[in-house]
Amino acid sequence: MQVVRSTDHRLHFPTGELNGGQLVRPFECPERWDYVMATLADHGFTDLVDPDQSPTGEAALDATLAQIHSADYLEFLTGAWSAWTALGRTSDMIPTFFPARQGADVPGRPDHIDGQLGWYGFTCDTAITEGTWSAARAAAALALTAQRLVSSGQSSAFALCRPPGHHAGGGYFGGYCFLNNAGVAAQGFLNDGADRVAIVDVDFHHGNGTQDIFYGRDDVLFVSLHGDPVTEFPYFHGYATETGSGPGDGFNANYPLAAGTSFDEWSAALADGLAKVAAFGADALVVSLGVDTFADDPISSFTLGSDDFTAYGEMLGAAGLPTVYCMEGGYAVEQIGVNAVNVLEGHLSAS
Ligand code: 7XA
Ligand code: ZN
Repeated sequence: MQVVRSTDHRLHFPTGELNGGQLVRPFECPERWDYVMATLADHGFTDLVDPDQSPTGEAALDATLAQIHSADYLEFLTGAWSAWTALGRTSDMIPTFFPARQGADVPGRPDHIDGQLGWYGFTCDTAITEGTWSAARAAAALALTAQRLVSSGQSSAFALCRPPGHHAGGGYFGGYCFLNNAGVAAQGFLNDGADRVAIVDVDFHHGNGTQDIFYGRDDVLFVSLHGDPVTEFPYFHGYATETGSGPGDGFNANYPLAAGTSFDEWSAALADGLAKVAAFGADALVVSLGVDTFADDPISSFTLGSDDFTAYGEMLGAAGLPTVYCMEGGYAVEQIGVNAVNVLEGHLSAS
């Protein structure tokens, strides 16, 4: 399996994250990438690929981003740091002001950057820094490059994305995410000729951004297994009653699971989700690979052990589909590598 990666992820590392009322060192930190890379090397994943950042590649990325994110949101991300520093500010950008209910009774996007931060951001855990836009673009480029490898004949590829992407919606950021990398890969498959693409999100947290992007569409099936939003981030989405809208009705499947969920319970939900993928007749699969389902993850509450990641990688590989893996969460930093690589090895052993 080829691995697409870039050191540009280091351009994004905010100094703080507001968590439980305290400004703490971000859980989503650059060392996560280092541990995954080291474990990949130890396990013989040595076929490393750079993202396509040629003018053609950048143009393809822009075109794909425009299909899944709104133009005004992309424009905001592009210019946010300049607007911030124009005010003489040098600290990280953290949203502080929010519409009481997103979009309700609000005449439109404010002009001031503080208002725009709350317009486009939905959390205070996700700061924008000078290098965030470049890092987020590079992560999205990884996903698109991985998809193109697979559309060109590789059976699978792994995009080691950082920052992650599955909380980034059509017009918003949060939960450490800015651009929806899995959405880029799915849209890329469609652009390269696939009729139907499935996204299976195995991160501990609901992929509310991915759901948002594809909610009204019937060409992308979104399946997400996650902590029940009654008690877990992102709280406001991820309920089983969210099944899609309009032409997308029936193409969104959420599996909210209780704190303490075991691998037996979790894998039963995955089997059910994969049966939906098979019934959908997907031509390609994108996996939002968060490994924060691990028992020792500091911000999650499932109980998977490292061997369980191999077992569910086998289930994903047995789907027999051209597959792109996009890295999402996972904050037990010293185990993130082995857990992610176990999934990839499981996949390869079964496909
Ligand atoms: O998959 N998403 C994540 O792993 C990010 C969750 C952010 C939770 C907020 C913690 N302060
Ligand atoms: Zn997560």
